[in-house]
Amino acid sequence: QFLINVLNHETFQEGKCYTTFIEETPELYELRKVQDRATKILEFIGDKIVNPQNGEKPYLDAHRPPVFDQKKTIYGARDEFLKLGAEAFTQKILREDRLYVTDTTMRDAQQSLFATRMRTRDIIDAAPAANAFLANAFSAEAWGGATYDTAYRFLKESPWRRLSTLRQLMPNTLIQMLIRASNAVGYSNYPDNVVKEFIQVSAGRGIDVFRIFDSLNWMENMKMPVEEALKTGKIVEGAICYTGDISDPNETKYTLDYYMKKAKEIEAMGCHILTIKDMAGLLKPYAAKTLITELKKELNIPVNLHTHDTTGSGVSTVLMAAEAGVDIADMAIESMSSLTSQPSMNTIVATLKGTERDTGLDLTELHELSEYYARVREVYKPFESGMCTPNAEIYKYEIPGGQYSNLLAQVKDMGEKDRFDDIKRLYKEANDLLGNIVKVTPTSKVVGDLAIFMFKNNLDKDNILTAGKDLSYPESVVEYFKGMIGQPDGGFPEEFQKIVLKGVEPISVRPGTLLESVDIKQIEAYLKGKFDLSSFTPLEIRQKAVSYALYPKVYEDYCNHLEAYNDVSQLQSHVYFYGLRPREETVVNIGQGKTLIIKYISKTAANDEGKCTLTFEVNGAVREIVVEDKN
Ligand code: 3PY
Ligand code: ZN
Repeated sequence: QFLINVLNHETFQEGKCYTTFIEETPELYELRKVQDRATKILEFIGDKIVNPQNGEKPYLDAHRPPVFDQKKTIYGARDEFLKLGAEAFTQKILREDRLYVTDTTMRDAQQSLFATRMRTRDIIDAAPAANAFLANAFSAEAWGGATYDTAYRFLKESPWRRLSTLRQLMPNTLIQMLIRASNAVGYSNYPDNVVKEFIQVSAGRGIDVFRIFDSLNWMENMKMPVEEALKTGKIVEGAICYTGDISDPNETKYTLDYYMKKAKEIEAMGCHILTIKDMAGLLKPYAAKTLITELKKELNIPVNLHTHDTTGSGVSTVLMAAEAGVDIADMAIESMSSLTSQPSMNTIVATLKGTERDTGLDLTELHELSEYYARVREVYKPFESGMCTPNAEIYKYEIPGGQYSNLLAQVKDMGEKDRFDDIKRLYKEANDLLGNIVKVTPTSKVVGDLAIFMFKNNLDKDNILTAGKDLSYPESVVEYFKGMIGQPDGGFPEEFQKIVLKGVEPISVRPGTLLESVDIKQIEAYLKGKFDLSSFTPLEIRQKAVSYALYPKVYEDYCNHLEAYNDVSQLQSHVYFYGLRPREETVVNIGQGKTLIIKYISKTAANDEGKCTLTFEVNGAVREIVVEDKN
């Protein structure tokens, strides 16, 4: 190709080139770089065509971003926050009648409905309209939770780029993230300095609201991240995970008193907002009324309700909470709501229209956004959980929405689909064996891992202390009993703890006090030595080091993928997941103003070495590439 560039160059063709022609003609190299980038992209698309992973490509409606009035002046919650600061702004919310809305569509809704696969492209196409339509809302939850590792792992894109792009496109909207206290956006406790760096860089890159929870509601684990987030000057929400049922007269652990005590501790930590985080949809409407009424009596900070619609009562729960005076509630745009996701924003907004708690949001605008997400959602069909009705048995099993589908998939992979009822029963038993704990990432994984382990080893709550005495338990269960996730209320069940730990001494202090600091500067130096980072700012390099500190392997795999296939985040989502059909065309921006129009023509059958030759047209010129048929 380089030779062709030389031969085609007009200087060469006019016979005017001297021996220094190649050195003095940098565009020859530029052209080569473009060709290299094009080849990498073709190889990526070719692999999706030859080795499909997501089933048959669906026929999709044309991708059209939501329409909105681009000339309208917007004054949103972020403008008010920037004017007043975190404390005065959140205290102002407390005095208002309006029910403030947090739109979870960009984070929790897609996490809970289709395994966090929504790509940045689809999110940012909604962002300018969302920024306009959410002017009267509180925030858009758009980052954190599982979006962070999934972006690197499955989407091969940078979560940080998503954040900074959203920051630019949503200047008037508060961007909110979910952080799992000392587990940050991971599945185990990190050293304090990693969590602190992560919070600081996230604030620097665009987060306005930090929602912080601990997976055991252990306040000791919340303090450090809350303090660090407060230092950034951003809004800090402290969340308590809702478990059990305060309306059950037999409930002895997760009672109203339990929540009131934790809520006061969160207020005393200096959080600007308290969130009740009901990740499995267990908070029944009348229980919500009781809980919110009591919280509103006792607290001087706004109360926010986060629930899921898994059990089918989401809208009613939010309405009861609104009646009881909740200040902010989480909802998802209609086409991305319900079931394992949040209750429908459109329904709640319509219901409260004209009442004292009117949200100030416009139904026609929300409908436009909903239609957009409905079109986008079609691409993600293979990742949907398959749940199509509410499921009130979740009240009994307390399995969080996202985990329910995960567990089902695991059981199917084991070839035991018909035994799912047994697994659910064991999930409940495992929860009791672990001490009747809060179940949310990562403690929900501990319970799920133990349930599967019990299933595979023919164990149940009655025989595990004898038949399971000499077995080695899953790593997550061992770490839990060691105290490496934190301390559960009521302590660890000692007899089972001894069986699992086999002589290892558990800790009783905060794990972060024992974990050795990670040298972020050293990671920066390592990454600079390994990858070309010369075009990045110091904050961007720090952010890369934080990614490596959180997920070393996942992050390096992502960097290697970037080198092998170029930046695939620029591909349209249907091309990213399914490749192209014969004669189908796609347009890809490969950076620095260069655009490729790629048309897939045909492919040969695999040869003796298992390789196919694929023919494309790229900007009108025929290109062939060879792809291994891995089937
Ligand atoms: C997460 O940790 O990602 C959650 O959404 C917990 O509910
Ligand atoms: Zn949630």
